[in-house]
Formats: sequence, structure tokens, C-alpha cells
Amino acid sequence: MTALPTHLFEALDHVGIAVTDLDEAIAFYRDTYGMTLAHEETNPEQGVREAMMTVGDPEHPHSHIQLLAPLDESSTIAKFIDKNGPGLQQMAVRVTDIDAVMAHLAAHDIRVLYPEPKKGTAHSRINFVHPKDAGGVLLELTQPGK
Ligand code: MC0
Repeated sequence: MTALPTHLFEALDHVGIAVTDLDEAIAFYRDTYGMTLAHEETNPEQGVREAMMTVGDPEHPHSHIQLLAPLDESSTIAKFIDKNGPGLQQMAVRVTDIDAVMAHLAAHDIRVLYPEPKKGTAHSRINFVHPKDAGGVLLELTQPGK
């Protein structure tokens, strides 16, 4: 297999945690770890209310923890919590060109979930590598919005 060119993966962007109550989780990460709320959004297509908590200096953010609460029982997050309980649901890498990453993975028969990227947090473009093709890890690909 040809490896993905290194410039396409920029950084570990965030780790996603499934939670039952978003406000409670925000308060826990803020009051316990001193993390700051960078962004909060409802994404109906993904079935989530989500909050990005900055790890470290909010003036110079490098990475985030994303708290993901289900919008309703049909949400993938509700299904995840029913099966596993709250906890680590996904890891997200920031990519420079999501279309190129998807083409590379398709060429190596690694399944991504959507034929075209969908709308993610803060106008990013996202897709996911299926956990069954990635050692049990749901890997999100996220290309930041302009
Ligand atoms: C399921 N599996 C996982 C997993 N979810 N493995 C690792 N991590 C996860 N999060 C495994 C199950 O254990 C099972 O394995 C197999 O995959 C099928 O799972 P399932 O419970 O039957 O669930 P499915 O197939 O209905 O759905 C799994 C799938 C789904 C990954 C396709 O969760 C999905 O579409 N996820 C992508 C969208 C998403 O997660 N959206 C929420 C975040 P066994 O061995 O039991 O067969 S939205 C977001 O993140 C946005 C806002 C953003 O950041 O911008």
C-alpha cells in the first residue's frame, strides 16, 4: 500500500466524547480541568449538540475535546451510548485536502462513510473512516472551513 502523503494530515484536531447531557459535561470539563468553551453548535444532520473545549491556552489553541450529546434517540451518539455507555467515540485528524484523502483511501479499499464530505463543526467538511476498516477506531477527517 502507498502511504498517504504526509502533508495531507496536519494535526490531531480533536477527540470526541459521547455524553448524555451537554451542559453538565461542559461544566465538568470547565470546572475540573479548567478547559474553556470555544464553540457550541447543533448539527441536525449528525444528530448532535456539540461543544468544543480548548485544551490549554485559549489564545493559542492547538487541540480540542469535543463533547457530543444526542439530539434524539435516532442519533448515532444515542446508539453509541446505548451500546457502550458515555465515553470516547471518535478521534479527528485535521486534513488539508479531504477530497484527496478520500480518493487515497478509496484507492486502498478503505471505507469512508459518505461519498461526499458533509458539514461539520464551524463550517468544516467532514467524513469518517469506518471503524471496522481502522482497527476499531472511528476516525473523523476534518477540513476546517475558510
Ligand atoms: C460503532 N462501532 C464503533 C463505533 N461505532 N467502533 C468504534 N468507535 C465507534 N464510535 C462498531 C460497533 O461496535 C460495531 O462493531 C460496528 O461498528 C457497527 O456498529 P453499530 O453499533 O451497529 O453502529 P452502526 O453501524 O449503525 O454505526 C456505526 C457508524 C456510525 C460508525 C457507521 O456511528 C456513524 O455513522 N458514525 C459517523 C457519524 C458520527 O459519528 N456522527 C456523530 C459525530 P461489532 O463488532 O459489534 O459489529 S458528529 C461530528 O463529529 C461533527 C459534528 C464534527 O466533528 O464536525
